[in-house]
Amino acid sequence: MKKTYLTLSPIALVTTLMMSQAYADHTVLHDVVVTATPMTSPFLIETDPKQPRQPLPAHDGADYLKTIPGFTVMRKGGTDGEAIFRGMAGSRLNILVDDQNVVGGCNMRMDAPTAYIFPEAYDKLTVIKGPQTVEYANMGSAATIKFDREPKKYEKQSSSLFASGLVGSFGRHDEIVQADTGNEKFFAEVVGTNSQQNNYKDGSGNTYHSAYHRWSTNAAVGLTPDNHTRVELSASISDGWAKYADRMMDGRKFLRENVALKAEKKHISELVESIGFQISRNSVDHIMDQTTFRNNMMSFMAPEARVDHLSTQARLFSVFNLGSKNKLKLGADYSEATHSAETWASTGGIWSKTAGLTDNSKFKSYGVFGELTHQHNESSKVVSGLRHDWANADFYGSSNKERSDGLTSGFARYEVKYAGNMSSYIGLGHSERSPDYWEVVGSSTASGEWFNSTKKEKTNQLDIGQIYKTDRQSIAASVFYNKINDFILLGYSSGMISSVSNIDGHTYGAELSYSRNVNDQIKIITAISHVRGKDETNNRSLPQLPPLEGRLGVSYDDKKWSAGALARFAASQSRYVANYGNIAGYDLSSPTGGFAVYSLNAGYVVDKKTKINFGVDNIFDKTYAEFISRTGSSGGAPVNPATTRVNEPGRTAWLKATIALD
Ligand SMILES: [Cu+2]
Repeated sequence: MKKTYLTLSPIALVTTLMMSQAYADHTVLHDVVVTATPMTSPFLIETDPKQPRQPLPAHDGADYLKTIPGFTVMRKGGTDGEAIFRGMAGSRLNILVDDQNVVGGCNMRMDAPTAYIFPEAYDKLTVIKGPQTVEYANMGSAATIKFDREPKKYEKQSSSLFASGLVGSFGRHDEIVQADTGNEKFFAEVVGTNSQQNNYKDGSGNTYHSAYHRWSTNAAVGLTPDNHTRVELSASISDGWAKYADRMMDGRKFLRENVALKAEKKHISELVESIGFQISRNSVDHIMDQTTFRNNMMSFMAPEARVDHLSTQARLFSVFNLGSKNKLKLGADYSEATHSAETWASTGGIWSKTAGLTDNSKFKSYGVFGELTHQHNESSKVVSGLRHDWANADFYGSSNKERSDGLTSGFARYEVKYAGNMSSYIGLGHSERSPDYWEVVGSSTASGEWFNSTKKEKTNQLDIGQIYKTDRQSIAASVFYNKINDFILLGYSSGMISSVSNIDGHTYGAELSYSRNVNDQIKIITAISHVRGKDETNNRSLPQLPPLEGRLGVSYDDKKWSAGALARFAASQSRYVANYGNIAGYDLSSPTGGFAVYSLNAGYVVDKKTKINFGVDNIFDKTYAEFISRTGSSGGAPVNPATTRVNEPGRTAWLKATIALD
């Protein structure tokens, strides 16, 4: 019998208890643990990132997406996983925080954008499936994922506080405190997060080199001179470190600094509903090395590498009412991203730094967009959008290179609500993207061999969604077919990108869910997701497609006590294309078998403002790995097993306490 240890973090508990005594009588929050996020409307999902989730997510954005059917996460260690939606990853997902693109710095993808997102610091997580919005730069062909703070309105001087503390197996503890204050003219908000975990063990007791620590702070101040005007200045800093089970280096520094200014004026005239602008600057300073968290240095690579990514973005946006039936959003944006790296050289096996941070590439784009909503009648509307980007990139290598791409994207969808709680939509979208930094710069040699030869990728996607909802039950289906021309396919050799080619292909699949309230307390939820894809050029499967996945959950909630059980099933996957993939990773040369993982949770609402949830994930301590995974690499890491795939954590117990006060 293996034991599961639960260590209580004094900081988390003390913070939580102190606050629960100081403020006792207000309303809370949400009641149940999220296991399968339902669809909000036929084409989008909105969820509250402060709600507890099962399995326990790491303290980063990717793991929070895992509870949404259609998403999978590629594991590299304890954190910093790579989100994949319907088999699409990297720049095919547009990930935004408060409407800004977040990008990582590491050329080896230690830090997917979600590595810098601490979901609990936000109020809302939105996923728009498919190319069904043109409002944001770097359009996501597979999905647009937004983490937002909701602008709060203060009628009179008031303050509120939100705090949560979490403790779990493997020495996990998280603390989050969010406070805000304001009156009718002014507001200020501050959020701090902290999260730490030791190396985890899989179900067989193998310890993976996977510990991490992350902290973040975010502050915002603003003016609301009248009811329709809002000006906000915000800044955030986060840093941390992470050990990796899938490679020979660890991340010692992930410093992100962000500053943004946003202003918006609403209800200007009958014609102009709102107008606003936002400018922001993001910098990521990342250092990975072979020496801080492991011994036995590999002499074929430099002892450390430092990379910086600096991006600036600006956007103008406006909404016009054209008569009572038409609403037009118009906007323009600019984004610029500069990558730099230190260089090292080896002489007779001795490594030395030959240059400090030097720019290796710059990606720029100017975009304009328009999105028109035509309310056809009370129950149906047509939404369509068009966007054009002038994208330009410079490569600074042994000889400098430049490329320019005109990118035109657009979509149209018809949404209808029928009588009797049924709504559906059908949408067609086209999106274009030029190759990104990771595809054509991050792994290339100084000659930039793929920089000019890689063509832009074009996606045409048909999306259909339907929801039927009554008091007792809800059925949701979303189905897609995606034809991709010049899909950017990466080939890998010894874990490094060794080829970049354009192929034609397609994917199709569906996410289906059904939930039913058996009575006022008991609810059953089921969800399945599936995707298939074909590389038409090479007449084989597309790589990095997850297997069929299903969830079955049952929950009990009497508003005081709650309990839930979740079973997650994944089918076997024998369709793989060894050593091909995308910037996040590649298919390993073996299939995976199916697996089932069972988890339990329970909760207690202490009072209107305080609640406690606890759970045990993977109760049977199953040893398993996701099909989309990285290879376990023992190189130099003191504890890491060299497994085909990085196994998921074994039995994990956790306890989370949440307090909201206002
Ligand atoms: Cu790195």
